[in-house]
Order: sequence, then structure tokens, then C-alpha cells
Amino acid sequence: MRLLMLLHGAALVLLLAAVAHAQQTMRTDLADAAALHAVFAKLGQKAGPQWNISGDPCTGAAIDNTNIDNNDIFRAAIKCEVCTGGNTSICRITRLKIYALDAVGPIPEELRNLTALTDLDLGQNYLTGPLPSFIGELTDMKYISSLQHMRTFGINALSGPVPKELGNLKNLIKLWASDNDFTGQIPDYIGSWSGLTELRFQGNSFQGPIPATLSNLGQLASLRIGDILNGSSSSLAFINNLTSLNTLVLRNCRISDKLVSIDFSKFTSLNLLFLGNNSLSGSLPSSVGSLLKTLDFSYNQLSGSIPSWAKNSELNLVANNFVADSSSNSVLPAGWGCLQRNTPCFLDSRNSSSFAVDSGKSIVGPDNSVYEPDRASLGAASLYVTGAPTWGVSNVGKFMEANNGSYIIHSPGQFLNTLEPELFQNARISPSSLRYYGIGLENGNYTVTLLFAEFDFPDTQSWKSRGRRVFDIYVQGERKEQNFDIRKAAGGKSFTAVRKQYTVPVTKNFLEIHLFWAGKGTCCIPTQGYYGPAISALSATPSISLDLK
Ligand SMILES: *[C@@H]1O[C@H](CO)[C@@H](O)[C@H](O)[C@H]1NC(C)=O
Ligand SMILES: *[C@@H]1O[C@H](CO)[C@@H](O)[C@H](O)[C@H]1NC(C)=O
Ligand SMILES: *[C@@H]1O[C@H](CO)[C@@H](O)[C@H](O)[C@H]1NC(C)=O
Ligand SMILES: *[C@@H]1O[C@H](CO)[C@@H](O)[C@H](O)[C@H]1NC(C)=O
Ligand SMILES: *[C@@H]1O[C@H](CO)[C@@H](O)[C@H](O)[C@H]1NC(C)=O
Ligand SMILES: *[C@@H]1O[C@H](CO)[C@@H](O)[C@H](O)[C@H]1NC(C)=O
Ligand SMILES: *[C@@H]1O[C@H](CO)[C@@H](O)[C@H](O)[C@H]1NC(C)=O
Ligand SMILES: *[C@@H]1O[C@H](CO)[C@@H](O)[C@H](O)[C@H]1NC(C)=O
Ligand SMILES: CC(=O)N[C@H]1CO[C@H](CO)[C@@H](O)[C@@H]1O
Repeated sequence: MRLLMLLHGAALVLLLAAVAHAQQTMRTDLADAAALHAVFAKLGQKAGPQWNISGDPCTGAAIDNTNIDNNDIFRAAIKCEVCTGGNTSICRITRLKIYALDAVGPIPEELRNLTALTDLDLGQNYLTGPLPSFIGELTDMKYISSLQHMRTFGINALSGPVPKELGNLKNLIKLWASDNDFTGQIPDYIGSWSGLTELRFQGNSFQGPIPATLSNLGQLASLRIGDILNGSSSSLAFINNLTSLNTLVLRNCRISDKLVSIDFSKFTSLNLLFLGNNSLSGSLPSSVGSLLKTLDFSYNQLSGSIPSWAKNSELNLVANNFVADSSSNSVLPAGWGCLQRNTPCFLDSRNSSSFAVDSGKSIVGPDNSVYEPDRASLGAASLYVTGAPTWGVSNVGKFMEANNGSYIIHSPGQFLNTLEPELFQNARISPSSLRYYGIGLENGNYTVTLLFAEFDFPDTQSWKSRGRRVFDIYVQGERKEQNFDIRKAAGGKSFTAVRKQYTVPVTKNFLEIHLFWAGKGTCCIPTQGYYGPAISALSATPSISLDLK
């Protein structure tokens, strides 16, 4: 009996192919087959009438060389170990993937019987409840003794502390568990997973400090922790030994330390370093590894001189305490000094009372306001400041898995709920943090209008419609929206304009609009590494006082 797993709509369908030998010994371990069936059933994967529990799952694509990664036809799939010993051998299920299939509910208890699992991918579903402690049992078992790639619990809603039993998974190589609601501290025992090469823990509700034991993870190539908003602060010391890193993201993690306490010249593989939104102080490192070309230190307390390596790098220093001088101006993008804390410039030449920006085009808006085009070519850690009326834009973030990631997207589609569809045809996107600045504004109260329309996630039944773009909106440092989802705000529709308006004070001739990705939303729709804020256009105008006294 040969079963071929295919995907039909969102439902899992098993097609029974022609059978040469009707009654043949079942190759799949019976307990595995039963557990698999139960897991699918519990996760609401409506197996059609074709589902044949007495059939043989370890056949066809499960054992041939079909690649089930990044393969839309195999969003629900298994792989079995290579079964040797002819037709009488028993195959164990080693990989289970139920990816982006609207699976709802807790992680099923029956998963515990799949004791030979090495690779589990339950990403992009709506799993809820705690991460069950029995996952830690899967190591003691007869065949392959551990969960090596426990990938993607991401984009679920698992909550509560990470269970201590997970500490048994000593052979773990990758753990991706972003965008859940895990609480408590990041467990110390992760420091004993000595083979770990990748750890992702963004967009959870962890408390500090980051465990110092992570310093033992000498094989770690990619570490991404973010959004630790509670608990005590962390030092940077634990990264000193992590010299295999090529990617280090510790963003918004309450790290309080001197940056010079780390010798970054030892990090010869490191090419991306994001330490924004922490409390780092002192000066920049005098030297860094030769591959390190993309660095974000925005929103810290750094000061001092700008080292010469900065010249050949993308370096974001927004909102620190640097003072621009002639030597640093020659190294950094024009206007960078105006984006330090307290913005000590443009104060004498202030003469603008409004500004409006569209992501791409020069457009006269409905109220005759002139939207200036934002066509700035921004990279992973860069900023752009333009002339009068003076405004700026800065971006932090790199579309990690998307080498061709673009920061302006375009759609010629028709947009509903607006008389000015042109304003929505381009959107600036950012994989992390996007800020617009009004510089040299007259002081007073301003009305800030932000325009959005989703167009990357079509409303059709396609799996792409499951994309969720989720970010936070800050204006003048105050959080105005948390977990803002453009399409949700438009009643669940793409190609529909959404307008958000806020009245805020400008007291230091400076206005900041900040779209911030706090690790939430889908990561990989429509393409890998695709997430973070998007905005079509924005404007700031003096708010009309209704005080007619
Ligand atoms: C899981 O294994 C236990 C113990 O062997 C057994 O009692 C239970 O029925 C199994 N569950 C499934 C769904 O196979
Ligand atoms: C299920 O599979 C078994 C053996 O693999 C076979 O004998 C049986 O006819 C199948 N049942 C259905 C409903 O196809
Ligand atoms: C194993 O099964 C295949 C078909 O499923 C058959 O062609 C082959 O002869 C069998 N081999 C043995 C050793 O029984
Ligand atoms: C770095 O590793 C060495 C030995 O491997 C160890 O002695 C030292 O304590 C580690 N440093 C940190 C900061 O963990
Ligand atoms: C932070 O901790 C405080 C005090 O323990 C608690 O009230 C608050 O809910 C926590 N906030 C988050 C985001 O966990
Ligand atoms: C506003 O200031 C800029 C210099 O920052 C100057 O070029 C421009 O002429 C000024 N405009 C007005 C209307 O004063
Ligand atoms: C990147 O390239 C892929 C494949 O060529 C394409 O499908 C995707 O739309 C591109 N992504 C962006 C953001 O341009
Ligand atoms: C700005 O608005 C606040 C609150 O609405 C008000 O108290 C304040 O007087 C206004 N400031 C100016 C300069 O109009
Ligand atoms: C925009 C943003 O994420 N701001 C955060 C920066 O870090 C501080 C301290 O952790 C947070 O309170 C802010 O919310």
C-alpha cells in the first residue's frame, strides 16, 4: 500500500495509489502510525475518507528523496528513517511537519509516542497552551535519541515558561521559537546544548537577564533574541566566547553594558550585529572583524569618536549621544548628527510647519498637501535626511533569509476606501524598525496621519492569504498601537486603505514616527524572511486648536 501525502486546500488528503501487493507487511512502526494519525486528528487536520490508518505512512515521499522543505505541496509531511533490511524492516517516523495549516489547539499529547523524531516543524499555526514537558522525554528513546532540529514553534501562541524537561534535548541543533508568548527566564540549561548552532527567541514575553550560560555555546552561528521587556538587565559578557557567530541580534533586550567590554575583532565570521534599543554606553569598538559590515547600535547611550571602520559599513547610530564633527561627517551619511538624542541642530533654521511623505511618488494629496517622494535607497542599517521641509527616514533590519529583500514594494492594484489610490501603490517596508523624522518643525501640537494598505497577502484562498504583518506604532516615543495589523484594521481585507491619526506635541522642533517590529506576525509569507512594518504615506500638520476663547 502506497500512500502519497498531498495537500488539497487546507486539508490533508491521502491518496491511495495503485497497490501492487495488496497485503504486504506494514513497514511503519505501528505505534508511530497510530500516534501520527492521532496528532493529525487532534490538530484538526481533517483527514479525508481516504485516510487509512492501517495503511503504511512510511512509503512514497516519506522515504524517497522528495524535498519537503519549502515545498508548498508538502506543508503536512513526514519523513521516515532510511529503512534497511528489505521489506521486513520497521521504519520510524523521524520528521514531522505540519506547517502553515491553520492547526489549532494545544500540542497533542500523542506526539510523545513519536519517539524517533529528530525534526519537528509545527510553525505558522495557531497552537496554544504551554510547551508540554513530555517533549523533553523524546530523548530517551530507542532509535534516534533526541530531537535534533526542533524548528519552528514560531508564529503560534504557545505560552507559559519553557519546561525544564526540555533541558534533556542535548543534541538540539536549531531551536526557532519566535512569536510565541513564552514567559519567565530563558532557561539556563540551553547553555548545555553544546551543538546548538541556531537559536531564535524573538517576540516572546521573556524576562531578563539573558542566561550567562549561553557563553558555552561555542558552535552558535546565529543568535537572535529580542523583546525582553521585563526582569533585570543583562550584560554582554556572555557573547565573548561566541566567536563562531555570523549573525547576532540582541535587540530590545535590556542589555546594560559598555560596548568596549567586547573585543569585536575576534568575531571573524560575524557579518551582522544588531544591538539596537538597549542601554549600551561608552564608545564604539576601535576595530571589528573584517566581515562585519552591517551594524545597528541605534537607541543606546553611546558616545565618543567614530572609528575608521565605519567608513566601509552600514552603521546605524540613530538616538545615541554622539556629536557630529567634520571627521565623523565625512564617514557617516549626511544629517546623521541631527538624529542623536536631543537633536541639537536645525534649531536656528526652523521654518517648516508640516511635511508629508509618500513611499515612492511625488503626489498632491486630497487636502492639497504635497507628498514628497521617499525614494531613499536604504539598506539594513541606514538613514536619509532631506532638505527643507526637513524630514528623515531611517531603517534598521535586514530581510534575513531573503537575499533580494527590497525595502520599497509596489502594487498597481485598485485600492478601496480612498480617493487617492496612488498614495497606496508603494509602501516602504522594514524587517525591523522604520522611523520617520520631522526636523526643524515649529513647536506646537501636530496631527500625524499614517496611511497603510496591505497588498502582499491576497484575500484569495491561497496560503499567501495567511500572511500576518504585525508591528507596533510609536509617535514621539509613545506607543500608540501594539500588535497593529494593517489588514485586520481594514476588516480583514487587503487593498483597502487604513488611516491612523494622532495628535502629538512637538516641543524640540522634532517629531519621530516609529514603526517597530516586536517579533510578531508571520516570518515567511510570501517569501522566507518576510516580516515587519509597512507604510504607504504619512503627513504631519499643525493641529487646529478648537479652543476659540
Ligand atoms: C502512546 O503510547 C502509549 C504507551 O505505549 C499507549 O498507551 C497509547 O495508546 C499510545 N497513543 C497513541 C495515540 O498511539
Ligand atoms: C487500508 O490499508 C490496508 C493495508 O495497507 C488495506 O488492506 C485496506 O484495504 C485499506 N483500506 C482502505 C479503506 O483502503
Ligand atoms: C519488496 O517489495 C517490493 C514491492 O513493494 C518488491 O518488488 C520486492 O520484491 C520486495 N522485496 C523483498 C525482498 O521482498
Ligand atoms: C569562555 O570559555 C572558556 C573556556 O572555554 C571559559 O574558561 C570562560 O569562562 C568562558 N568565558 C565566558 C565569558 O563564559
Ligand atoms: C513585568 O513585570 C511586572 C511586575 O512583575 C508585571 O506586572 C508586568 O505584567 C510584567 N510585564 C510583562 C510585559 O511581562
Ligand atoms: C527654510 O530653511 C532653509 C534652510 O534650512 C532655507 O533654504 C529655506 O530658504 C528656508 N525657507 C523659508 C521659507 O524661510
Ligand atoms: C525575491 O526573489 C524571489 C525569487 O526570485 C521572488 O519570488 C520574490 O518575490 C523576491 N522578493 C522580493 C522581496 O523581491
Ligand atoms: C496641545 O494640546 C494639549 C492637549 O490637548 C494642550 O493642553 C496644549 O495647550 C496644546 N498646546 C498648544 C501649543 O496648542
Ligand atoms: C520602540 C521600542 O521598542 N522601545 C523600547 C526600547 O527599550 C526600552 C527598554 O527596554 C523599552 O521600554 C521600549 O519600549
